[in-house]
Amino acid sequence: MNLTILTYPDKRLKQKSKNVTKFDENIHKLLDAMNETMLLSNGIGLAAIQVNHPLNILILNIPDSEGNQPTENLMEIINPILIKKEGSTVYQEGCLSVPGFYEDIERYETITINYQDRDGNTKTLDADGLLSIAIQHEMDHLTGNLFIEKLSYARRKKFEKEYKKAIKEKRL
Ligand code: QAP
Ligand code: CO
Repeated sequence: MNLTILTYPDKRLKQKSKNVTKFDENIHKLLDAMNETMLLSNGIGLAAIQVNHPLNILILNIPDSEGNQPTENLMEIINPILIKKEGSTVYQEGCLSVPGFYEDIERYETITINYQDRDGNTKTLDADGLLSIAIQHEMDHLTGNLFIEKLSYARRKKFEKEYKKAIKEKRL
């Protein structure tokens, strides 16, 4: 099922997500629908809150060297906890909830998280590169934060102006 993606400035994106406690069919259906929605929208990552489910769930599928996103590369991360962070890196990020806007954002270079898979099994993951950046971006959604909140005051103002103009011209 292709779900509707909430877009900025929808206040529902500011909700704090809650942990998943039951790893049942409902969660599996939500994960499958999130994957379909992400692929149809040309995304590489999606948090459940972006489809109006305030749960600590994120999915990622970093395209391979040919730009493909096979299901075997899909990562489903539930109830993630950041346990280690090192270094810093800058990448031009975008977000399905802020369509058409991209900005350089600073993140930790490498991270380690604990999380649960769709069956509730606990896992540890070391991430670097784009995967590390994407996990940090998606984890920010779980606390109600968007990447635009990391912009300097000047860049944020420029963003608000451009984004409002785009909405008005119905370019979004
Ligand atoms: C988050 O972002 C991310 O504006 C995932 O018109 C971004 O999938 C993690 C998208 C960068 C790491 C690095 C954005 C699609 C997709 C748009 C996305 C758009 C169409 C964004
Ligand atoms: Co996002």
